[in-house]
Amino acid sequence: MRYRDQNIAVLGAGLSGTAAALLLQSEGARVKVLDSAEKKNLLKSTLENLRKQGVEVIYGTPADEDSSPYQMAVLSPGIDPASRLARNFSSRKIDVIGELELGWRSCDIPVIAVTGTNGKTTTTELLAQMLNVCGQKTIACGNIGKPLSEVAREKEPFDVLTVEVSSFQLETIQTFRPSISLWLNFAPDHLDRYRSVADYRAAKLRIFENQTADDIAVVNAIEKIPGIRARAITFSAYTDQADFRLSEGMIVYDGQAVLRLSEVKLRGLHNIENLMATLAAGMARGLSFPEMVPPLCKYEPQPHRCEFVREVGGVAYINDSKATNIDAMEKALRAQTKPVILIAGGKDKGFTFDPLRSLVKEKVRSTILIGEMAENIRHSWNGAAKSEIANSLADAVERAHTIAKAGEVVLFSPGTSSFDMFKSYSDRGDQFRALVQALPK
Ligand code: UMA
Repeated sequence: MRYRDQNIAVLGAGLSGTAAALLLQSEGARVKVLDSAEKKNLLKSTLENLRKQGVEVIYGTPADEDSSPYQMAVLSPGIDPASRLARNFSSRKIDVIGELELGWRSCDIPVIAVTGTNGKTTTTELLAQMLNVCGQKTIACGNIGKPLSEVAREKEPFDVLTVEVSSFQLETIQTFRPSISLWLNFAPDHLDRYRSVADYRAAKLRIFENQTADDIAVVNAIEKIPGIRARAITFSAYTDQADFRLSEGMIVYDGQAVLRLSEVKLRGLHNIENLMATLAAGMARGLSFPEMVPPLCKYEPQPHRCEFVREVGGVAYINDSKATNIDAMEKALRAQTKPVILIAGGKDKGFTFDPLRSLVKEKVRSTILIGEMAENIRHSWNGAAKSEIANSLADAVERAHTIAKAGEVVLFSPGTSSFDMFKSYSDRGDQFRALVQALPK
């Protein structure tokens, strides 16, 4: 029992905190979960689950001010290390690690870690599905939803773990060392948490920190990544200077045609890169291309990623709620071939929408803006397209339905997070889909 009789605090009573607390408890620790939120804002089911298992939960101001002695604290990814709750531990020189690090320490299964600003979830799902079909038992976990600590506690005999890792999780690692790391792409994001784009990038780059020459790094060839010790496999849909590249509608490796793009259901250059990275990781796991290609061809695109919802009066409605930053919004806009009515906006994450101004001018006839960022986006795109502000998503869909003409597309690609108005991007996308389904013919 690795943590027998140690007093350990877990910060945050969400998915990660719950998983961390139960893992620690199963390894003999005396665990207390601390959460800054008031009780009414915490999930009742989570509280009951933790208490049923004998884990003490403290919330609100008493959590922020807790002064009990601890050997260690485990931080949930959504909690900023600079927050009052976290500083109460770091300032007392208590060792603070992240939930990802905790899960890693209790796993003796090799890890494939997937990071990037966009495409992490798709690639993690693609890879896990492909590995399982090819006989390598794995599970998609981490930032995708099931915390690594939960997988560690369940002790299922996987061959390898396929872990989506966010910058928030990487920020608090110490020994986390994936045997295969994937760096899909990088674009500005999360500037409500980081002081600068460089800080965000530095957090993500920690994915390579503990890798050695025995490990593999699958990296986007466009990226200039300094000082990787792992052996690199590169990919790119934009340059020929890469191990995996694009040629005449095929993914090519070392001069050998690997996958014909017309045979897969995923669309867009960004998805081609996700496929290349998946093939590279599979290759690093010893799989052959003929084994890997059939499951990749079967993969169905997931909801909320440029998902076609319905056509109403010749207008196509597309749900791209997963677009939580402007890079993802740009990809969705570039993929459109018809005039766009764009519904966008959400939480203020500290970045401006100025860089998309000329693309909006080219692709968008009218914008309908929602959420905290509505005024800000209107200002950024002033004169590029007509714009109006809606007071809810329902209002936005109704306005789009009123103005869209046959042959146009209503694209819901928010370009930022959902947390100002919704529980999550999937809640936001589900609501959009339901509103569109309810439109009269
Ligand atoms: N809290 C405090 N003090 C604070 C801030 C928050 O006590 O200062 C508490 C909140 O009251 C809440 C708890 O912390 O009860 C929430 O912790 P959390 O935000 O870490 O949420 P989890 O439920 O543990 O979910 C996390 C990830 N969330 C974030 O990184 C924000 C989930 O990623 C992940 O699926 C889950 O762990 C399992 O690994 C979501 C996400 O939005 C999908 N990720 C970001 C993204 O993809 O862009 C990084």
